[in-house]
Amino acid sequence: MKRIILLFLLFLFSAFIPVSCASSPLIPVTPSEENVLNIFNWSDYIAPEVITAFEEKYNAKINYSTYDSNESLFAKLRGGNPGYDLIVPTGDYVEIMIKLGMLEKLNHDNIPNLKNLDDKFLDYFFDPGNQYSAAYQWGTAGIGYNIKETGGEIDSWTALFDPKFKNQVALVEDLRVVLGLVLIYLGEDPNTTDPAVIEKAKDYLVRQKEVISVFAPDTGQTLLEQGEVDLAVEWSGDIFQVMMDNPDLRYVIPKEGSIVWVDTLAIPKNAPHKELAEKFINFTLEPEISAQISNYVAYATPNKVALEQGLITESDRNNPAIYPPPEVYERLQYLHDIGEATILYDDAWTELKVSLW
Ligand code: N2P
Repeated sequence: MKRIILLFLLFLFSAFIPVSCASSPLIPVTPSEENVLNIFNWSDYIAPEVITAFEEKYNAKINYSTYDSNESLFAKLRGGNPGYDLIVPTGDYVEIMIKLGMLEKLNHDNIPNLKNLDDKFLDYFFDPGNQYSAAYQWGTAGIGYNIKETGGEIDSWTALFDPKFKNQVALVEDLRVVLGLVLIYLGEDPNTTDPAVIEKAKDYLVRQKEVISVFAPDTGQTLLEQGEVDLAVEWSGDIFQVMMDNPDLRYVIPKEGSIVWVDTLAIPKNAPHKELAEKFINFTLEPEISAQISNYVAYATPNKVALEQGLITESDRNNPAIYPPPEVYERLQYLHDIGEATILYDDAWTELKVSLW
């Protein structure tokens, strides 16, 4: 009953969240359009030239639409695939979608470029044998900030909870990541299934709620760039993209550690153009194309050959916040599917939002 009341309150509350949903609608295609590929990707997550280069090479038409979180992607597909051929779930969501039978098995004969991936990204924990997914980009969650407003460098999650930033913090609209980083900050496991520990993280955030300005669905970087907030918990590359135009912006992986993730290319069940989707996966795994994407979006490439051939810009390759050195990497943690405990995180998130109402 408590859960139903919370969900109802959240439904009312969400109407007042001041940031609109970034996902855009899929343009429907008829099954007769054979050389059409319906891609559903995160916003700001591809070099546009890659789309046109694929269309030219394969005489294909790409319908490209975007979403703002794994949760939005999951919600779109849970009731059945409305016609997408290719999606970009993060590792923990690949685990979930495999378990629920929501992904097609990849035909590796059509994806010989899988061999270009670094060994680390082959046979990863979320998809043993790469049966359903191929790594696309990887990165971290951290703090983007405006150094003019903070008055100095930041190196700790503590900054987020400083009362001087009252109403100045955007939190990425990703409940596992935000609760996960609070758990890391509190010295706990971000994959805990212990209700008391999850409650502790939620209570901590509720006590610090004065600083929260908004939950930003993949848009924290824009709010930061526009001066709407001083700090944004965001995905690494999204912050680097806006840093290119504003020298006052910074990105840090806090010293306590953070969440690291791998996003993948996968084919949802009943995709109308599976083979063309596999060709696209293979295309993005070509070293030049993979580098073109990473150099544009400022995330890290999992493509070993692209790195070895020096195709990644020098500045990105040497940036420790994009390719963290071992001493930073060892403090990063992956999120895993935590099964039935998911509902505990959902409830904690709902309670946090209701507390802000
Ligand atoms: C792209 C964000 C992708 C990173 N805007 C989240 N896994």
